[in-house]
Amino acid sequence: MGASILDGKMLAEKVRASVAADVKVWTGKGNRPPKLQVVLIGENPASNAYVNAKSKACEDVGIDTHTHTLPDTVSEKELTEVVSHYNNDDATDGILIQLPVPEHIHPLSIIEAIDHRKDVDGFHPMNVGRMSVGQPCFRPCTPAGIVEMLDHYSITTKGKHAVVVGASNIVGSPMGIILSRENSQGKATTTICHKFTKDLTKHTIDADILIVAVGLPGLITGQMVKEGVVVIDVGITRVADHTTEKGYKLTGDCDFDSVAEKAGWITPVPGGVGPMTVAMLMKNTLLAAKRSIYPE
Ligand code: BQF
Repeated sequence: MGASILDGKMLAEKVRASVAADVKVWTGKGNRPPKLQVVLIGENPASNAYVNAKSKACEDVGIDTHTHTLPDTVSEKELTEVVSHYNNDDATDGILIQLPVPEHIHPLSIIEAIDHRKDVDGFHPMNVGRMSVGQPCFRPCTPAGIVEMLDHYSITTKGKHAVVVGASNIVGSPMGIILSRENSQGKATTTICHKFTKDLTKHTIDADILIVAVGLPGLITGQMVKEGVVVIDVGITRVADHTTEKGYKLTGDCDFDSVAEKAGWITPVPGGVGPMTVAMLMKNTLLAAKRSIYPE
């Protein structure tokens, strides 16, 4: 009884080691190292932490990185000009705009300003569209990391009922697309639940694979899932905890103990999906440098 742990921290290290080896081969052939350009707006502590995690990951695998910081008063026009500059810069392979952006900036407008060939987050409509029709594209890092985890632990999706809770452009919606398409990572019957879903438990209780990406700690409890379910907890909320050095701890969307009692597999928070997201960003940045997705 009790779930086995899907160890994202361990698997992310494996993915990063493999990217590091590929980067060595790439530079060994006389190419310059891949370069990721991060654009960070304002001073959100969580965003700072995420950007630091990504910069450190780049250093680890031999990818060059630079962070362009802008004040949260930056206009959409100024931001677009910064993005244009990196679009036209041959030394930049990948461009990442750290989300969330300030209220007065439309995230989709600024994402659309990125050259889709440098969109290593996979959020540009060109990449979303190509993914939807099964063409080569940059896939968003979190869904790509989840697929990598399922694959590593030999958890198949074919014919399963996958239930995704949360319909964001970043996680839920692309996750639903990947799982429902007719490819090796899909073939699942997919249900997407969101804030307008009337009876959440009616759906979650039937899930063979349950992916939760909402940002509400404790949303999913043991009574809402069936025995043996594979649970992927994408939630990552800071809750005050004065027993820790930082004064907070990270918590997922699942009531871990009650869900783990019934689940077959479960991701921990932290150390589950989060590290995989960062590792897949490294993979996408190398693909961008190699022009693997969009050959000239
Ligand atoms: C871990 C993110 C919400 C909103 C914007 C490792 C990360 C997180 C957790 C990380 C995330 C979440 C990122 C752990 C990047 C994932 O050990 O559990 C790494 O850095 N993430 C982001 O850039 O923007 C977000 C979540």
